[in-house]
This record gives sequence, structure tokens and C-alpha cells, in this order.
Amino acid sequence: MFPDSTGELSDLLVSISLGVKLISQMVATAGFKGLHGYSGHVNTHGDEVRQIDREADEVLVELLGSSDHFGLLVSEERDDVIATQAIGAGGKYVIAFDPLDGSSNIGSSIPTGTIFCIFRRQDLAKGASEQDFCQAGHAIVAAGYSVYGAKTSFVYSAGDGVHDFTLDPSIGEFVLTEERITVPERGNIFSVNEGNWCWWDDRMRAFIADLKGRNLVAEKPYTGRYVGSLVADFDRTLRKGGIFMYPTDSKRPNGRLRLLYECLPLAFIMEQSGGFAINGRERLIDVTPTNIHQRSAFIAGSPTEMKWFARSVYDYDL
Ligand code: P6P
Repeated sequence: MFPDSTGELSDLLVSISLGVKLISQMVATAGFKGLHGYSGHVNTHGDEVRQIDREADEVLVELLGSSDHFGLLVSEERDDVIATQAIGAGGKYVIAFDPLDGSSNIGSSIPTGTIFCIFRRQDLAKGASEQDFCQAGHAIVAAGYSVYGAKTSFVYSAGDGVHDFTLDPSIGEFVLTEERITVPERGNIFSVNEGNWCWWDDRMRAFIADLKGRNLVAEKPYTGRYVGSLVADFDRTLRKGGIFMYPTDSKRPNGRLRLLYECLPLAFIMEQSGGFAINGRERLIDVTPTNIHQRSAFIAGSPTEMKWFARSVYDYDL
């Protein structure tokens, strides 16, 4: 289909999938390997870092840092951009990742996951810098996430649909389980942390109350589901439809989730599946990060609920 392709991107996705296999095994055995505890480190966001966060980060930095294709890496667990051995050899891609999102839930067997996105470096002649990551969501070459849950899934898009693979432990390989996932036009599930009610503005409160009442869109109330692990809540929304919301609020004026390696990759996936992902007044695929660790609002889901949310809460027509 793409005669000028070199196979590099496929090579990258295979190396990322190897990292996911290794982390999957790590998550499954963390309990008796003492990885649930805190490492004593605090990351750039002021979060206490669990041992398993550092282990997952190390796996990906080692693996992707030794790839010939990535000139630069960004990890949620590292303050600065990481230059790799490929930087001089013209590694033409850069990758940003959250090695283990949701790890605070790991002691209670709640699903966790890895989230990543890949960009082309903007100018190979220039030295590598943060600027290589400050590209809009629509410049993403490929993005994806894994879910370490009842099964280990690997969901990715390289701009030609969203495809789902399931790890078959008996052969240690990912098997294609679903091609071209399409988010349902409308769902009946809303996903938000209602514990943030006191920090929401009136329009957000009114929207949530509408979802729970006899609302305009659906003759019956929506069901609430909130795991508190982004990959789990997002994956359910992608497959079953509805809406996931983590808006800004008076306590989090810049949002809670990270733009570069959480919101943009998932926004890319949601848009590739026919849904929408916004920060309130903009589609996230049109948003360009200004720094590698900035936060953002993140609302994503089915077209029906997303248009309803954007109009009701932000006077924004999707
Ligand atoms: P809250 C997990 O710590 C995480 O980063 C995401 O995986 C999840 O969606 C979010 O935080 C949950 O945040 O404020 O609802 O606990």
C-alpha cells in the first residue's frame, strides 16, 4: 500500500510491543516481587514514584533507547528529554510515553497501561530538543496504548484505522483480534470522577445532572462507570461508546492528565475510530504542546455525547 515505506515504523511498533510484553509480565508478578511500594523518588509532577513505575520506565528507555529509529524519548517519569544512541545516526522519530499509567491502582488489580505517541523529528540537521515533541496531535505518525487487565491488549493506529491485538501468553505473541475499531455513534455510559463535583462550574454540573436524568438525547438515564485508570476508562469508551470526561476545574485549572503522552495519543486513537477528543473548546488533534509535561483537560467519546457536551458546557460546535 505504501511503496516508499522502509519498514522502520513496523520495526518500532514491534519494539514497543516487546516493551509491553515485558511490562505485562512485570505487572502480573509485581505483588510478590515487592514492586508495589514507593521508590522514594518524586517525579516532575510531584507524584511519589512507585518501584514498578521506575521499572517500567527503565524497560522502555532501555529498549527504545537502543532502537536505531528513535532519536529522542520523553517519559512521564523523566524530567528531561532523553537523547538515544540513534540521535547522531539520524534517528528520524521521537516517542513520548507514559510507562505505566494508573499504577496507583496496581495493588487492587485494577487495570493499568502504557500509552505512547510517535512523531517525526522536525529537522534532522538540528540538534535534538523538546521542540521535536511540540507538534500538534495531527502530526502524530502512530499512537497506541496497552491495557494490563484480564488480558493484555495492544491498541494502535498509524493513521489508517485503529487495530486491537491480544497477547497470547502460550506463544508470547500479540494476535490481531479486531481491525478498524469504530466507536459507537452513541453510547449509554458516562465516565467521570464525581468526587470533583465541588470544583466543577455550573454548566458541567448541569450536564452531568442531565446525563443522570431523563435527558434530551436518551429517553433513559446514562449508566456511570469510572475505574480511575485512564486506559481502562478510555478503552471501554472506545469499544462501548459514551463519554469520558476529565475537564479542568477550580482545583485543576490546567487539567489533571498530561497532554503529550496521555491526551494526544488517546485523542489520535479516538479520532481515528470516528469519535472526538477535546480539551473544551478545541479538538486535541489540533493542539500543540508548549512543554513536554504540561497538563490538559481531556474529554473523549462518541460523536453524539461529545457534540452534546461541547455545546452544553463550552458553547462549542464540534
Ligand atoms: P482521579 C491515574 O492516577 C490517572 O493518572 C489516570 O490513569 C486516571 O484517569 C486519573 O489519574 C484518575 O484521576 O483524580 O480521578 O483520581
